[in-house]
Amino acid sequence: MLFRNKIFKQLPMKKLTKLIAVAMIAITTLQCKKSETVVTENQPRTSQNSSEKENHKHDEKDDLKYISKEVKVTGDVVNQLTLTVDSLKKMNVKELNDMKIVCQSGITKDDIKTTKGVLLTDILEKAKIAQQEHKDRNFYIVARASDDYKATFSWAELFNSPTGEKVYVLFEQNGQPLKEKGEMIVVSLNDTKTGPRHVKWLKNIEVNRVK
Ligand SMILES: Nc1nc2c(c(=O)[nH]1)N[C@H]1C(S)=C(S)[C@@H](COP(=O)(O)O)O[C@H]1N2
Ligand SMILES: [Mo]
Repeated sequence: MLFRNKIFKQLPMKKLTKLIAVAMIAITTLQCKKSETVVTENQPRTSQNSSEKENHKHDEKDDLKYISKEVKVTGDVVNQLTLTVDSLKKMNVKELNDMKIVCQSGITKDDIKTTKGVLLTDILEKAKIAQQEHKDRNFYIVARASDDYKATFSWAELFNSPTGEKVYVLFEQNGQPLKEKGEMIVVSLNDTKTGPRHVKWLKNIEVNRVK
């Protein structure tokens, strides 16, 4: 009692309130840190998580090395195509706004005001997938880059689901050619995370019938 009285006498009320506030903030912060640690510990460290961070980092010199000026459409198609930025510009070009590229990890890698591109389904209709009959529709389409990064689509995703309505081959961002990212990019804007099926330095679109 005597001790408490002593403290009260030495510390004016204002200072005491401040002291208590600081102590409470410190305790809350410590608790937040603690729960954060628990969350990370509980998250499984899949190979996907770690390799996404480590394997797909290139320095800027590499970026220039990977630029591809042509995209070949090959495989089970009636007409093999060689696409360039100029040939895409002659097709049905769509302008898109506010494109966010979100990595599997949840980090927003890019947020682009305007982009221009052509629907992948328009390109595949031009190439004509070699369907033998009505029920022959088990195909998978691989968008492959010059660093061998790739994204895969199924025929049904592209031609019979909302995904296909937003898969584009892009060639322009904010009025500028893609340069170090391109010259063409495939992106699937209806995906939950847009990063994984965002293929820079696009080089090939391969159509394969499921065996
Ligand atoms: N060709 C190619 N495209 C790629 C990658 C890559 O390594 N090579 N990385 C992907 C990943 S993991 C993400 S999250 C997005 C955005 O990555 P960025 O910030 O490297 O553009 O692009 C994707 N497209
Ligand atoms: Mo990513």
